Amino acid sequence: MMRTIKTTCCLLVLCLLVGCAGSQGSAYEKDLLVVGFSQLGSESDWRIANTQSMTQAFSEENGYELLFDNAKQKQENQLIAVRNFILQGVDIIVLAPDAETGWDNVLSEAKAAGIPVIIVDREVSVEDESLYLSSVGSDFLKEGRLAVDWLEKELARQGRNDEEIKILHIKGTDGATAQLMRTKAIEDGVLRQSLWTISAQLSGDFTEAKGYEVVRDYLKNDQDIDVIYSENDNMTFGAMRALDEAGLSYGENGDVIIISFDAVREALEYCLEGKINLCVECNPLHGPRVDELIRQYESGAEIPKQTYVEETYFTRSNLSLEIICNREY
Ligand code: GYE
Repeated sequence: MMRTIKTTCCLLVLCLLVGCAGSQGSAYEKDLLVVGFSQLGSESDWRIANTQSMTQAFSEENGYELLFDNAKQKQENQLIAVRNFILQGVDIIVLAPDAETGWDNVLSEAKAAGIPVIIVDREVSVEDESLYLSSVGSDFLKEGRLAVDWLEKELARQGRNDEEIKILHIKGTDGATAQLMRTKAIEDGVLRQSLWTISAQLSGDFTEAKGYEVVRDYLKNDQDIDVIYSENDNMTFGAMRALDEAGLSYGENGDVIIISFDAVREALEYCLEGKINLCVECNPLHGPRVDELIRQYESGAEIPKQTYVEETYFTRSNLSLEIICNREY
């Protein structure tokens, strides 16, 4: 009995203490919306720009308290982060998922706790779509098709329609929407074009280090490459280094045509120099978009289930220093 009273007293003191600490400007008192954002990693320039856009949008001045978690490209870390957000009772969860699958359970838990979830950048593939409120990101299949259409036209322009074309394909993180759809586009292209072959599909995990490593190792056995189709800029930078070391030329005046995705500033600089032939744009500035969706949701308005961002592509001919300087990422 004594013990119970003692415990109760301790708890009371603890609660008062926590209460006091919390009262120095808790999110509740400041009327802030608490957002838990599970970011999948920091693997690329694109991702850094995305994190910056998101953290800027979820500032206190904008009415948010942000709980941020970087999962370091491990889905199990994201599952832990989302469960922590649920435990902490955040108002809303924003998830930038690593891979598409494996989310059903944790999203059901969020739903059961009454916490809405917004998916950003890549998509989730779940049986029950009511497990998330809305999804905003890029149409990765469209990006890939843009690249393939450009390649068809470029080869025609070079008068190489009757040539066999060997494509080295560097894939992003397996199972990520950006990988699945960009891969689908080039595989579809190869099915359509009887003279195209994919010599190899290497996994570069969207990082420069891995992109370099896999291409360097590949070039030890095969240097007969017409095209490199690289699913993001950082892997492209790694591939370019490997090509340099092997003494292979690439770009507008070189032997290997380089196609890259994201169009971050450094890639555009290479494109203007003629070292990358095509940069397909992928826009990472999702912060304001997610902010807008949350505001609409809070006001009780209908919000779209899926939103795709408008994107374009760059070659040396439609690029200028001015475009690069005015670029936000
Ligand atoms: O292309 C790549 C990043 O999911 C769109 O992930 C994103 C991709 C982007 O690591 O650079």
